[in-house]
Amino acid sequence: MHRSLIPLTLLTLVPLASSAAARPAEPPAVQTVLTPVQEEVEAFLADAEARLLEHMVRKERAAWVLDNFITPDTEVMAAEAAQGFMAFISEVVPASRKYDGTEVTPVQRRKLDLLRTWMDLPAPRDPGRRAELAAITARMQSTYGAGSYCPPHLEGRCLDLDQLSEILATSRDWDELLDAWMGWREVSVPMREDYTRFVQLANQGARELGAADVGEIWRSRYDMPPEKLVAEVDRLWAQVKPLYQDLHAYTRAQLVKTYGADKVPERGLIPAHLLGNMWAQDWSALYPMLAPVVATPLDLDGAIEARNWTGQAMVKQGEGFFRSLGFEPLPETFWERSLFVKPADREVVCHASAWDVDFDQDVRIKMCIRSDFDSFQTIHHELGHIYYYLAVRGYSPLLRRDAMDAFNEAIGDTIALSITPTYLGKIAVLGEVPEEGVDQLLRRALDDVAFLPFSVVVDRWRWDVFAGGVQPQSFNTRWWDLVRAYQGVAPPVTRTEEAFDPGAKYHVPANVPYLRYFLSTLLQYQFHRALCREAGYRGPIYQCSIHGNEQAGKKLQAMMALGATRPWPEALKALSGETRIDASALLEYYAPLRRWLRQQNNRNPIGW
Ligand code: X8Z
Ligand code: ZN
Repeated sequence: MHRSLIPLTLLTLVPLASSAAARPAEPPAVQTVLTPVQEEVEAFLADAEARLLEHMVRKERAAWVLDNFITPDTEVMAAEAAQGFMAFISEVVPASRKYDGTEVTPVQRRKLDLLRTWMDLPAPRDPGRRAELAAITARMQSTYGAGSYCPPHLEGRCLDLDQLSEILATSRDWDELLDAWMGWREVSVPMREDYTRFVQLANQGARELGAADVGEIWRSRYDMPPEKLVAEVDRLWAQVKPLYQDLHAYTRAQLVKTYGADKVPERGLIPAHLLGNMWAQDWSALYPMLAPVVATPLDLDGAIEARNWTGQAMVKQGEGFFRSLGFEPLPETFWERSLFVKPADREVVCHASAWDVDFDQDVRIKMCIRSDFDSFQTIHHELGHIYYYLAVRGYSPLLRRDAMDAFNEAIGDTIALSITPTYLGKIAVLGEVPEEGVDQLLRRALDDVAFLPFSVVVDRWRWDVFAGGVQPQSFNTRWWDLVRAYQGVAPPVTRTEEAFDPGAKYHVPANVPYLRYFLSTLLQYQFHRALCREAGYRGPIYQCSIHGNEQAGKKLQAMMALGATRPWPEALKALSGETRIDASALLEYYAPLRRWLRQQNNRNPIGW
C-alpha cells in the first residue's frame, strides 16, 4: 500500500483528493471542538480506518488472483488474506463497543455504525475456527467457479456454466433443457455440508460482534431498523406482484402452446427449466417465443453480433455512454488489468464483477464478455460500479462507498434503461430504428420484472437459514417453497435434500447479499425517471434516453459523490426528490405493457 493516510479530523467529510470531475454536492465541512472522549474516538477511528483499508486491499488482491486463476494455491492464498481481514474485524468491532453510549459526533456515530455492519462474513475469534471458515468460503467459490457437468452422451466432454446457460437460453427440447438444468445442480451437491458448517461458524462470528445472526447484520445496513426493512420488502413486493402475475400468466400461456398442457399446467407453476435461464431469474431468452407480431421485429443479439466488436470495444462503448454524461475517461490501468474475455487455458470465475482493488485508481472489471445484448447490458451494469468507486475515492475509508448497496447496483442499470433503439441507432448497432413500443417493453420486462420475485427469494432463504428457522435437513425444501410462492415456478423433477440447489446460484457460495438487487431494480426506474425529468424529457419514460445529457449526468454524479456520508434517503432525495424506494416509477414505465398483457390474458388464468 503506497497510499499515505491522512489523519482523520472532522473534516474528513470533505473528499481528500478531489478529482478533476465535478463534485457538485460536497457535504459541508463540520468544524467543532471535540470533547476528550471524541478526541479518543477520533484516534480510534483513524487507526481502524487505516487498518481496514490495508486489509481490504490485501483481500481484494488475493481474491482477484483466485478468481482469475483458480488453483489449489490461489485458493489457500485468498483464504489467508480473508482471514487477516476477519481477524481484524473480530478485534476492532468489539473494541468499538466501548463507545456505545458515548456522545460522539454524528460523523463518528455514522462511521462506528458502518464499521459494525461492514463485514458480509463475520468469523469466530478462535483462530482454528476462523481458518476453517475462510477455507470453506474459498473452497465453495472455486467449486462454483470451476464447476462443470459432463453429460454421459458427450463421453467425457464437459460443459461449464456458460455452455449450460446457452442451452437453457436456446433449446426448446424438454429433455435437453432438463439435462442441462439438472447437470448444473450437481456442482452444488458437495457444497451442502460446507454450507451447513459455514452457517454455524459465520453465525458464531456474528454473535461475537453483538448481532443475533449474520442475516441481522445484512439487514442492518439500510438506515432503518432491520424489522422495518423486512416490512419494506413486503410492501414493495405487494406493489409489483400484480404486474409480475400478468407477465407470468402470459408467459405460461405461451409455454403451454409450445410444450403442451401435459407439460405446462394451465393454472399452475411453470417448470423452472423452461424459462430461458438457469435460475428462472431472467426470461429475456424467451423473447422470440413471446414477442408480439410487429412490423420490424428487433433482433438485438444479432445486431450486437453484427458489429463484430471485441470485448474491449464493447466496454469502450459503455464508457462512451458515461462520458456523454460528463464522466471522466477510465484510468489506463482499468484497460490493462481488467479481464474482458474468457481465457481458453485456465479456470476463472466468469460471473461478472467490478473491483475496487486499491480503493483509489486501480479499478477493474472481470467478465467473460460475449457478443450479445445481455453482455452489452451487463457491461453498463459493471461500469456503474466502477464509476461509483471512482466518485467516492476522496473520502476516508469508512465513507468511501455507496449510499447503500442497492445504489451501487442501480447506477449502471439506470444507464442501461437509456439503451433505447434510438440510442442503438446512434451507435450504429441498429440500421433502421423502429418505433419504441410494447415489444421492447416486453423484452425488458422479461429481464427486470421477471427478476423481482427471484431477487426476494435468495435472501428470504438466507435470512431464515441464518436465523435458524430453516435447518440443514430442509435447506432445499425451503428453497423450493419460496420459489413456488414468489416466482410461481416449480422444479421440473422432485428435488430432495441430497441436493443443495441454492448453491447453484453464484451469490450463495460467494456469500454476496442479494436483497440489493431487488431494491436496485426498483430504484433504477426512480433514478431513470428523475434523470429524464432533469434532462427536460416529457414523453413516456420508457422511450427516454439520457444519452448525451450532461445536466442529467451532473445530477447523477452529485448523488454518487455523497458516498456514504449521508443516510441513503438523503442521497435519493438529492437525485429524485423522493425519500423512499417505491415501485411507482417501474409501474409507470411498464404501464403500456400492463395494458397489453391484460388484453392478451383475457382468457388466461392469473396466478398459481
Ligand atoms: O451479480 C450480478 C452482477 C454483478 S453485481 C452481474 N447481478 C445479479 C445476478 O447476476 O444474479 C446483476 C443482476 C442480478
Ligand atoms: Zn452489480
